[in-house]
Amino acid sequence: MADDFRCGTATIVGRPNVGKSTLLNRLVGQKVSITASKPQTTRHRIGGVLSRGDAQIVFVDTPGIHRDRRSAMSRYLNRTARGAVDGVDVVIFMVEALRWTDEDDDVRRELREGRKPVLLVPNKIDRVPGRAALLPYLERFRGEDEFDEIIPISARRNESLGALVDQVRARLPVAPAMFPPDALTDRSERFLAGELVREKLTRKLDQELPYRLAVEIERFRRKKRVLHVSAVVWVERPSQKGIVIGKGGRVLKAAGAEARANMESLFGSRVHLEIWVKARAGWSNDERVLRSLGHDG
Ligand SMILES: Nc1nc2c(ncn2[C@@H]2O[C@H](COP(=O)(O)OP(=O)(O)OP(=O)(O)O)[C@@H](O)[C@H]2O)c(=O)[nH]1
Ligand SMILES: [Mg+2]
Repeated sequence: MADDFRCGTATIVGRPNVGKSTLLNRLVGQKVSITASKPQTTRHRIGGVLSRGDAQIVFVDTPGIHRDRRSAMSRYLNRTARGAVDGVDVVIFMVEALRWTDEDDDVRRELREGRKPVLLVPNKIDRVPGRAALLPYLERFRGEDEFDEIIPISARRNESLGALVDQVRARLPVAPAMFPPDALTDRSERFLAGELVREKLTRKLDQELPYRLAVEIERFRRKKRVLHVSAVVWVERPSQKGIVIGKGGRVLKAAGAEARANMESLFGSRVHLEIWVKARAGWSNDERVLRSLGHDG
């Protein structure tokens, strides 16, 4: 092991949908955090572990920080994201290249109050027509010292991620690794299984429904090399059950098949997956329920 081996934590924050979870997965090399084209996909703090010869970095994915504070869900997401900045070594502040919104301003203001190193990371540069188009956008940050570095990347195309990792590493303490070198995440397989089911449904369902469902893993047991997983999809009203199940069970069947395939590759074993859909009025407006659904166990 190198003499100056470093180990520490970097939290990824930003408004919803900028690509935080996509970045985490790219850095770790596996899908440990779910992603979707809709905002507010991530609900819980998820650590992904990157191990290399000279460092081990725990990157922490967080829910998108946003302005809507009316629902218990929104408040829970914002609180989870803000709490994940405490006690870390570096903050990765992700925005979308060429865009700057009021919600980006909110995050920027909050980070200014902390004393952590902040790396500003404009993502999705694959959408920018040529590097020159990025220059006027970056110009606005010139001469300001609130950002330690500005590193434009494309998480999807794996562009400049090495440079980002180097910049994070440079700000970590010399310390031994916290996780075994083959660890991918600080979350349990059981938690990841529930998230994978939620990802497939989030991607298949329209409008409000993804925000009205939660997944609970009731059984997670290995028997003779097969992993048996039973999941309950909670919705709020009986009428939503039919939509989640789909005509002739089509939606649920497809979501289940995709989730199972992801689980088999992530857990490295055969998986038998059962999914039930149940209604429980008002679960998404109950912070206690939200918290309990985000905990491993
Ligand atoms: N073109 C492009 N799209 C990207 C890139 N990174 C992420 N995306 C897309 O942006 C969308 C949102 O990605 P996520 O990773 O789920 O975003 P997030 O910031 O985690 O979102 P929340 O969890 O809702 O806060 C998805 O459709 C991604 O495929 C990128 O580098 N380029
Ligand atoms: Mg996310």
